[in-house]
Amino acid sequence: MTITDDPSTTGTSVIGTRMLRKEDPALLTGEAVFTNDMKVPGALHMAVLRSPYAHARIVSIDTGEAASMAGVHSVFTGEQVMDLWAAPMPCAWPVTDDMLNPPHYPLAVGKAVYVGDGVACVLAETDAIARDALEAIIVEYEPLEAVIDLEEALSDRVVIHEELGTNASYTWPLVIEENEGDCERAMQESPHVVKERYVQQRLIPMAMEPRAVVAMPEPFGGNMTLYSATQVPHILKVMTALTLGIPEQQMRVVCPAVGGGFGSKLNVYAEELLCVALARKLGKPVRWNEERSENAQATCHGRAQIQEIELAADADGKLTGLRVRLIGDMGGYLQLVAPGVPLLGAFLYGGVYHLPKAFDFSCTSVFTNMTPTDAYRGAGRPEATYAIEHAMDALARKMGIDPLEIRRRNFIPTESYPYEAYTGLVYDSGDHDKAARVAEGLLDYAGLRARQAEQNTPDATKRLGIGVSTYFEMCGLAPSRVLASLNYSAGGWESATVRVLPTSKIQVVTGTAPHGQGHETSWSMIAADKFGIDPADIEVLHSDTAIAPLGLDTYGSRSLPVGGVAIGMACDKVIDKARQIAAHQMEANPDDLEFTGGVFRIAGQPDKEMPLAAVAFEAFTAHDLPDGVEPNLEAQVTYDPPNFSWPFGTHMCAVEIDVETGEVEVLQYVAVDDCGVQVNPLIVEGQVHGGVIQGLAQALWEEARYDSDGNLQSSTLAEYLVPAASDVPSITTGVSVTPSPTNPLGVKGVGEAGTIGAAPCVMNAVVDALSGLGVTDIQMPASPLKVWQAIQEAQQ
Ligand code: MCN
Repeated sequence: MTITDDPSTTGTSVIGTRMLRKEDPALLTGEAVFTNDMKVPGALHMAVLRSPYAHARIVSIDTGEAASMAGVHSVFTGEQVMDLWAAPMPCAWPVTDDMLNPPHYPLAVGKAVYVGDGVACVLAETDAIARDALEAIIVEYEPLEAVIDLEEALSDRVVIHEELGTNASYTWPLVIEENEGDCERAMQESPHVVKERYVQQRLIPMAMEPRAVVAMPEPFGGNMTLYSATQVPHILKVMTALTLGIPEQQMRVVCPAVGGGFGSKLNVYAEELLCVALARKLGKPVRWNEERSENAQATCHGRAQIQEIELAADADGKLTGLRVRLIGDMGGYLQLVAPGVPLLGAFLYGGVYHLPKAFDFSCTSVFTNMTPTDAYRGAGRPEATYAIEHAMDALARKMGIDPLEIRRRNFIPTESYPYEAYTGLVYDSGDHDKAARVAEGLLDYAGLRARQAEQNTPDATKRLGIGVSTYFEMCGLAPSRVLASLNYSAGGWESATVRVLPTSKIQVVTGTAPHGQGHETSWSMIAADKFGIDPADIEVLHSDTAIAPLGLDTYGSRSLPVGGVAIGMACDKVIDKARQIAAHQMEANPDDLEFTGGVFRIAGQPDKEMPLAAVAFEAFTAHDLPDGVEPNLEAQVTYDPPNFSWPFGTHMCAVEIDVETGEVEVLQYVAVDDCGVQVNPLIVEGQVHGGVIQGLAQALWEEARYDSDGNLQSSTLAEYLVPAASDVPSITTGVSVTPSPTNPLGVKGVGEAGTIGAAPCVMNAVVDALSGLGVTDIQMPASPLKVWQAIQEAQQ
């Protein structure tokens, strides 16, 4: 259900409409081709032997029996493929100059550092034969003590990568130089200080489609096409070329349909590199597909942080200082952008609040004997939001102020935008009171508080809890210069090419790489709006580096605020060129032409007109173009945004907790996510629904659990509790539209917003329900057992 208090989501005709997604018929009828659906005659199937130990020396590997099995083509150990790598696997975010990064190769050599670390691979005629042959490989391991606990890892009692001498990879502080000391002073002098410790449990992204790879060498000439279920074809192409020493122009990466990623497919994975390297070596196609349990172990995990947050406030509850100490769990190795994940959060600990520059942040990231972590929907920003929002509730409880009221007292006032935040970054626009008012109305906050006062008697068996969370998100990644200042190795621009074909149909070529976000629909809508034509007449080409050679892909809710904006700009460029051609044909001054509904007209002479189709054909035949104007209607734009995109919002929910069983039921959920102008409100709602459910799942159900030996105990969907539709409440989305002034479309990203708001909202409601019983906090996920135990402990 959507209720809007603001019908002005758009001023134009196509943008803002709830167009059904173009991509859905192929997905719903099974016509969409995923990587693993591809028929590749003669391909060798790869299977990877994974370490059963979290930390072990590899003493010897005997591949003889496996290699001799019928249908097996070849078997390789890590050592046997070392000569295929020009460089170790990439980490593109060396956050500090002295960050420690052990060499990481697609197959482990000498030592395995997590359960699932690849140690050998088999190539065979079928997937089943390859997997059977894995069992015939004999590996002698010398098991070592596994390091699972983050704080224990920091003690260096057991060092995982001995050559580094420590498990700490880097420490990254963020203190504003001229304000050094202000935070400590605020902690000493403020009348109210809360100090909290939160554990962001490890999560497994669990995209519906596990990873899959096909590497196809051309018979001669050395060209290679890598098909992969990835969300970053362009990054993958560059990194594969560099890691394998392949001339970049010989590498092409294609993503067929991709069934979700949630950040986990923003990586350069061992299996992609192995398939390409072995296909190249053998001159045959090599393919690999991941099984579900393998996905749980071998695809990057997310979150996995311990946060200590201290929040200081004056007598009115206004924030005076904030200190954060963070430990980030990198797992066994540093993956592509993993070191940067805690940094992204550093800029959001202040939430939507006016925080003086009394801020002190420091994060230390450590290696452990678990699956490597990396970006997962929100990447650092949900964790930061959780910490500030959960601590705000702790502060409100301590001071006896209503949680919504304490937030209101601290909101950055709307009139202060653009607003320079405590970190020096500038937030583009915001109206926090409005988002809160819409949410408050939809939830009936006051009514629920009254009901709560009646219901939560000391002997009540079902207790009502109300949760509030607000958030700012830094997305639309982003200005290349700012990324440079954070030591990120790439830029943040995006590319778009728009061409009008001779018959006036339009092609949009984008560097974004959708994997569930509906880009074909949204990008068609942006172009349709510009050209005044039917979105059905627009074709969107993407996810193939031969067709869309320039791009930086899809992550960080960047595709619309960077890629979509680039498309709008490229359309404008094409229209400018068309205007010149039309003016020449109509013997008019280009400045006198109006362009509406796909037709050029001379201002004041409505009978003189030239439709875009006629201009496109003139541009194609090139028989009579103005001097200096090139044939064809085509333009390319590479857009590097001047700022991040800063969506914000308020989420509220009501939960009921059964005191006897500890079960939490979410009764009502309201999400008001302000992402500026909405290109397609239907897609926005879908993004928010999916995001909220992922946040809710972190709060209540999901956790990658390891035993003390480093064995993943939740590697199947029976143990890792991804919610089904029947587990989640109906979500009410309310609308608030505060356009971004930094881009011409006025848009902000929305792909991660729901996830960011949801976990603190639900956990605030859980603690709110139980605080009357003396419960002060529960770590996520708030399982029935943990909730029940917290109630028992509080009552002792
Ligand atoms: N949109 C809009 N109006 C806005 C904002 C967004 O209409 N003001 C639309 C866009 O046009 C686009 C979609 O919403 O169709 C998402 O846009 P955007 O916020 O730019 O995010 P991205 O397309 O860059 O997607 C990345 C983001 C991230 S980081 C994760 S993680 C994530 C997510 O999107 N993973 C997803 N959403 C997902 N959705 C699906 N189905 N599967 C995933 O793996």
